[in-house]
Amino acid sequence: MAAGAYPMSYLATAGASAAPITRLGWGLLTISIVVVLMVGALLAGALWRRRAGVSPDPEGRLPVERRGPGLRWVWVGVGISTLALFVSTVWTLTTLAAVRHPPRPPALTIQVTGHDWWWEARYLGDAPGRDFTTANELHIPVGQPVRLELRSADVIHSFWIPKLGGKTDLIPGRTNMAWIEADRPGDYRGQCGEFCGLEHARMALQVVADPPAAFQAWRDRQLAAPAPAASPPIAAGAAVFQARCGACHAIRGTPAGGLFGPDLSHLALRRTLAAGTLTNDPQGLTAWLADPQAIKPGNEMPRVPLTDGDRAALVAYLQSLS
Ligand code: HEC
Ligand SMILES: [Cu+2]
Repeated sequence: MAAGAYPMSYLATAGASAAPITRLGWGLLTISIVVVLMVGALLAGALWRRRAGVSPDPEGRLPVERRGPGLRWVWVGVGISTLALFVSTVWTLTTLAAVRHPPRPPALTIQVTGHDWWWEARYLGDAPGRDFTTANELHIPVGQPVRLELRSADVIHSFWIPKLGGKTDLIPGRTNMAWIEADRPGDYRGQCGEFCGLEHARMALQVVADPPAAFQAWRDRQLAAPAPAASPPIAAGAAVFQARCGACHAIRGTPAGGLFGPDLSHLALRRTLAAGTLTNDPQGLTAWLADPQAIKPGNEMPRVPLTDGDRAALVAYLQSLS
């Protein structure tokens, strides 16, 4: 099954955190199909079998008879069901135990916080001072387990990357642990797995698995300060941003330090906007800034009144944040 055609399919998965669950899923499906076929065949056989001629007594009642192999079928059936259920239970419990902890020490830890309706991701540093925050797109190194600390800023959300493992809830006031591992480079789409309000359906998450060297380069890039404004529109956009957007959004290396909305440092490296809602290109940015409420109704970014010139300058500035 092509990963591109079915990005959310959990029937073919790609990593050690998902493999035991996928095997279990196919196994239980196979057992269920065999059981349905057996029950169907027995039922059909029973319907087609000719009944031995039993004659009712004078009052029309059929005699109760425990002759023949009838009762044995019941015992055999109970035996097979017990065995199938026992195998399923043991297999489920061993799978749960197998995916509880990563097989090797995790390469890094990401603190993921669910917000109505986007994902905040804080990468804990590989050295002091190397922490950073990003949003809606996680990069991970291929072939290495990554530890996730899952929290919520508001209501219950659920972290779910179908190709990389099962769901883990993000619950207000607690930290849940999970881990993911991708064994092939590529994009893995995720989605909030627990209804969390109006825009729950537009709360997607992208995981990009890079070869380790590319991941390291991405991480170093995230830590770099933004390039100085290369043209007058970019400089104008930066000024508008500080004045109109910096209270909600942070851009590392600038005075903008708002924590209410997604961190926009290196926004231009991200593929989508507003948790998978729009493509991150000049058209998408312009449409988002023109009216975020028309695109994702009810989301927590208000429509900020801007002149066309200011909006174009903001788009140029945001596009320069690579
Ligand atoms: C009141 C706080 C607030 C203000 C002011 C605000 N935003 Fe936002 N912004 C948000 C929130 C919250 C989101 C997340 C919306 C969602 O996806 O549900 C967001 C999302 C975004 C995104 C998409 C980010 C991503 O990771 O996909 C961009 C780009 C953006 N805002 C730019 C701006 C710009 C430019 C301004 C100034 C004109 C601005 N915002 C003003 C709160 C704000
Ligand atoms: Cu949700």
